[in-house]
Amino acid sequence: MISPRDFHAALAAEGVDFLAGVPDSLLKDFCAYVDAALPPEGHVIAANEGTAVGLAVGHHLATDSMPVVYLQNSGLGNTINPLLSLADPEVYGIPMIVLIGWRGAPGVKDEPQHVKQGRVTPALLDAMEIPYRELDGDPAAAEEAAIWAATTARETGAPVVLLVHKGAFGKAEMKRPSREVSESMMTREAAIQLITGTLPAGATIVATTGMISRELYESRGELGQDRASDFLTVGSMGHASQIALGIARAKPGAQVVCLDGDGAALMHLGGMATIGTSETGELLHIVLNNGAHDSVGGQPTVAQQISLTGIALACGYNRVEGPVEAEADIRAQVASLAQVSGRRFLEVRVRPGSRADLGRPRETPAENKAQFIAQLRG
Ligand SMILES: Cc1ncc(C[n+]2csc(CCOP(=O)(O)OP(=O)(O)O)c2C)c(N)n1
Repeated sequence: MISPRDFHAALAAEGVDFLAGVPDSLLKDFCAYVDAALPPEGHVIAANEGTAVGLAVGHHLATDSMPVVYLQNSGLGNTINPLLSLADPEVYGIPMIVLIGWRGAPGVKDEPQHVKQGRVTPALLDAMEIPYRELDGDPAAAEEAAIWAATTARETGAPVVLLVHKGAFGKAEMKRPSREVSESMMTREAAIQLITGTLPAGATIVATTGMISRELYESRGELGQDRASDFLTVGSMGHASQIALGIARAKPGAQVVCLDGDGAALMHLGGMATIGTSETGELLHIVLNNGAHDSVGGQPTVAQQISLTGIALACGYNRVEGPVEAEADIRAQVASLAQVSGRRFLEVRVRPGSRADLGRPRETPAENKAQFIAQLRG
């Protein structure tokens, strides 16, 4: 296995002094190492993968050094525009190394949302005319690949990709100390149970990518509740709130609730402006803010350093509440917001972390969709 420390040292030897990216489960130990080891000027956890490319371009323009962008292949789509219309050698020609966690690589069993994305990842890179090499767990090959990537990026003045297989990185020897959480904070799963139990029966719920959808699914099973009014946004991080708005606008009688994550809300923050300025739609947008990308390893987000409620207010939501964290406050706010009409926002602060035996939906996305639309259109 590749040691995150050694791989970072190999990159640093090639002149890499800045990394930006969105965390990924396959890169989690590399991300943990970088986040703990680098000074703040050397590393940014970006809002989305495309903005990470922008940061890398800016860093290169200012310093001439080689930046690294890291991401999960789910986020490749977010990078395509700035890779092709900004960093590409036919535009500004910016050298950079793009480290991509390869979920759904052919032959590796993975969740439905990763299968096609994984299969077409090399073809997408080929179509973008971006050279790439694969990293399995071989440390010597990884060091050589780092040298190849930096040399090729420098020579061509263009982005070069390293595609990282599952299990390639070993454990990080260094981790940022975990944040303190207050006593009254609930786990995300308990907060989800409280919220679903407080909402009027039959409310349409659109849950975001990662553990929020998985915990909603599990909670329904444990509480013996029907799952037909839940849409689980298994992929497509950052789009749940817009799916919810699309439903709410098209179904004026429906009470629609989005269970969003802070990382997801930040990833496409512009969606909040669209919700806040929408003139129709009964939508309650709830962000479960744990200040982390919990689903892929718990790397921090900036969501507890900014005011999500301030943003919602400024975007024009009809009513904004929170942050709340105590059980009684969450229950009271959800009950009260469910009675109000228009576009509403609630920030709920929860603890990072999940239980180790958290399951995954047993139905396919197609089955989830069929049940959901039967209930919604019924
Ligand atoms: C475009 C895209 N980038 C990255 C990922 C990988 N990913 C899945 S869930 C997740 C973290 C989500 O964080 P947040 O919304 O805060 O929810 P939490 O996991 O903390 O509950 C990430 C980065 C993805 N699925 N799609």
